[in-house]
Amino acid sequence: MTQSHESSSEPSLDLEVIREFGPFRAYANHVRIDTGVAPDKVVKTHCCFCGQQCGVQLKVKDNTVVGIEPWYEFPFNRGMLCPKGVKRYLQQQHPDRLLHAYQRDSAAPGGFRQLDYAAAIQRVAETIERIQTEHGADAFAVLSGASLTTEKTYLMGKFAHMCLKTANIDYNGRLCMVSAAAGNKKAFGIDRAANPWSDILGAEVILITGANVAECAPITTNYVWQAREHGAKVIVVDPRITPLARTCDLFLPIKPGRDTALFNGILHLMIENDWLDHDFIQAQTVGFEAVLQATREWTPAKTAEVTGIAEKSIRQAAEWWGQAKTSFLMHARGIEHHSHGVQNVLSTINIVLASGRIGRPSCGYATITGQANGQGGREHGQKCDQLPGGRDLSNPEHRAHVANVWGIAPDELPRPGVDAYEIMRKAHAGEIRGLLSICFNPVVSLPDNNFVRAALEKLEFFVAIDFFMSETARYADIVLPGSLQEEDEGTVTQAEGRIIRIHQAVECPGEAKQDWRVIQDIARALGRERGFTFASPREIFEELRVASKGGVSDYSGVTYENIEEHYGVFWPCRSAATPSGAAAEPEPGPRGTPRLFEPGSWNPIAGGAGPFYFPDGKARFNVTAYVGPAEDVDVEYPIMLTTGRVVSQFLSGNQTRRIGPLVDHYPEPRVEIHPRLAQRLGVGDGDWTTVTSRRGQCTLRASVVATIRPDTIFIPYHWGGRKSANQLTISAQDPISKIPEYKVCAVRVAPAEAPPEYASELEPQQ
Ligand SMILES: Nc1nc2c(c(=O)[nH]1)N[C@H]1C(S)=C(S)[C@@H](COP(=O)(O)OP(=O)(O)OC[C@H]3O[C@@H](n4cnc5c(=O)[nH]c(N)nc54)[C@H](O)[C@@H]3O)O[C@H]1N2
Ligand SMILES: Nc1nc2c(c(=O)[nH]1)N[C@H]1C(S)=C(S)[C@@H](COP(=O)(O)OP(=O)(O)OC[C@H]3O[C@@H](n4cnc5c(=O)[nH]c(N)nc54)[C@H](O)[C@@H]3O)O[C@H]1N2
Ligand code: SF4
Ligand SMILES: [Mo]
Repeated sequence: MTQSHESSSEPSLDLEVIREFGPFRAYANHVRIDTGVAPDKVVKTHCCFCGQQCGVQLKVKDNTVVGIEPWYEFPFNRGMLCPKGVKRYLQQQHPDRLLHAYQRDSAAPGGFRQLDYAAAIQRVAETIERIQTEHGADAFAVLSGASLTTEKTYLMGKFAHMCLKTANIDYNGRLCMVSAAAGNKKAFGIDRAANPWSDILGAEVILITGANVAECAPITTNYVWQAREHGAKVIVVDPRITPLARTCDLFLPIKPGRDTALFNGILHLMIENDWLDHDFIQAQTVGFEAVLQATREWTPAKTAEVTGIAEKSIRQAAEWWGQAKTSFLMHARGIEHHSHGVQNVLSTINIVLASGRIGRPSCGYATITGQANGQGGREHGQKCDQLPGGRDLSNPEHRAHVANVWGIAPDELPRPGVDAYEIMRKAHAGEIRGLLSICFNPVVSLPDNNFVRAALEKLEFFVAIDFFMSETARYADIVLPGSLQEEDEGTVTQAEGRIIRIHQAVECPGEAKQDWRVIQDIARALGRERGFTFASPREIFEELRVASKGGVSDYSGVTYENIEEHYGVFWPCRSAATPSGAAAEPEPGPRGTPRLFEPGSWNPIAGGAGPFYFPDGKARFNVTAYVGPAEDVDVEYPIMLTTGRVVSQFLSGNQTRRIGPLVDHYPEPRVEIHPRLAQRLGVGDGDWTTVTSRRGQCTLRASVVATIRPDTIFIPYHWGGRKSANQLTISAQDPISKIPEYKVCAVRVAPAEAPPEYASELEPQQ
């Protein structure tokens, strides 16, 4: 193991600390849940939580999920699951499951009274009609989600653009992968992990930055460890010694918000030492010269100064990366959740391109997708500027193609709308009067959520579709009961770009309906049912295949059957008859395209000019200027706050906070704080601590841990109300991707008294 050391400014983390923790045991295990009930059937499907989309078999008895069996044949996870996947079977039987529609009524217990489903749909349709007539189509907005199947996300885009004719639809992936998406499109012309995870196994060097792999992508840990067993060196960049970092070969304890500086510095050393693939740079890329000039200033000394990482460690990372024959670079939200998230992503891609190690076996690059359908959910038209197939709403040819499939004139399609946070700002300003939200819990998950609550209060009408009453649904006028993942079928696209099948295990209970039926019911009640008469998810998928054909995210060759046969199909996967009909175009085959950018590969943008998705077939280097976080520390707010996840909770927690064993595992958010900082502040482990930012404050217990930089604290964000970390976070956004800066803002920290008992956990702390 190589030691990382005191930084120029703050003493940082070293491996002695790592060793104190002893060996880390993976969070991925083979588990069988046998509740002693003989199942009626066992359904092969996938976990409903993260973007890994592990295969699992649900045991079903009397329309209830009663346990799980490993599904060993599914190649990605080979039967292994993390703690969330293991306990997920408990959500479907939960007593909180919404069985009816509800209407807000302050006189009713809990603030809501039950409403007949048909009457609720009628009221939603009438109100949409009224608001759009009085204030224009764009005054009604839609927020959607990337935990939905791809069929539903396609339907949501079509519903907003064709049925409601509103420009204003966006989705919760805006808070998630959009910096990676924008960076990938700029550099490669396509937004997808470049490789299947099997390419991790043969990599000599694995560089992971801003990803808590062991807790957030637990199955990926196994791929990294298998590579390590074959001699791979693992480098981790993070302000915290994450569980995987405990087992790495080199740990770089970066100050939050400084990744562009680090990767510019690494590229500087690669250039200085000529650790470059000149042939690849020459033949397959453009823009290297400008990047070469721009990285001159990023000397090891300057890089160390800005990043808080020891110069020696930076040199070591550059040497290992620079000299490797094969490698894999992975990142997640740690570098993306920034007001310069796209620059961070591009700076990592620059070192991949300079090494020429992409598009070959054991040479890879990927962002680790977050939400269940984080990949498929960002491809088919629920983003504010997008049409199906990864097409652009502002491109006349793209508009014409999709309008033709939908049987409307291109002019009937709205122009691009605004992002999810801007929808809130417009609601606050009174420009957006009505909102429909599905599969999104913005009151917990958006930054500066005191503002978000105020924005929702200002809406004339708000309808939420969920299966549990979320913190956000509590602001709704009407709540409609949608479907759990196990109550519906369809496809999702997981982290590798593999399209897989979700199988229905149980029927919806009570008056709850599959989400796509709820949406079509609203279209019908509006008298605008043309285009919304699908009888099944399969029918939606068949239309999606045609709509995506010839786009970057081409699904035209994918069928439910070939997904089944091959344990998933990787897009792009074209149909036999390619858009131009040219016979010479090589077909991607029935499994699609597992590895992108292979030499000689065809794609719809480049034709045969080269493997990257630009007309000349070449990848782009991008100059990445380092810009610091939107809010720097100062005397008043001297500590950096970063936020993220723990293994046993998921996102806004609306599902996992209801699953007993997961709550037991991590019952409440704690403030991770380094012993030295804790001592300076007079805070002991378990003590109440108030964290204050310019936007709000939050009193939680401290968790004094030696695994975090002494100038930074960490709070997991899976809780609402007074426990919500997003009372503190800043709504600064990346100018290109519009992702919020969840990963760094300035706070002060002080010891506190135990907070008073609140009447309700949902009350924000003021
Ligand atoms: N258990 C669990 N798993 C999940 C989820 C969940 O809620 N719970 N959510 C899923 C989703 S939607 C997502 S998006 C993914 C997220 O997966 P990750 O991105 O891996 O998780 P995060 O905890 O958000 O942040 C990752 C790491 O970034 C580090 N970090 C903070 N600031 C910086 C920085 O400036 N630079 C660098 N290099 N690192 C930094 C944090 O210390 C943290 O360890 O997880 C998915 N999987
Ligand atoms: N401070 C801070 N905030 C963050 C982050 C962070 O790192 N720090 N991470 C951000 C990231 S990466 C993400 S992805 C977002 C996630 O933020 P959200 O998307 O708001 O979180 P979810 O918990 O996924 O909310 C989904 C809601 O939809 C419901 N739901 C789930 N599946 C379905 C379905 O199939 N149908 C229907 N009808 N409803 C469904 C759930 O019950 C839940 O109420 O949070 C972001 N917020
Ligand atoms: S949460 Fe993710 S890693 Fe865990 S079982 Fe589900 S899909 Fe797999
Ligand atoms: Mo995410």
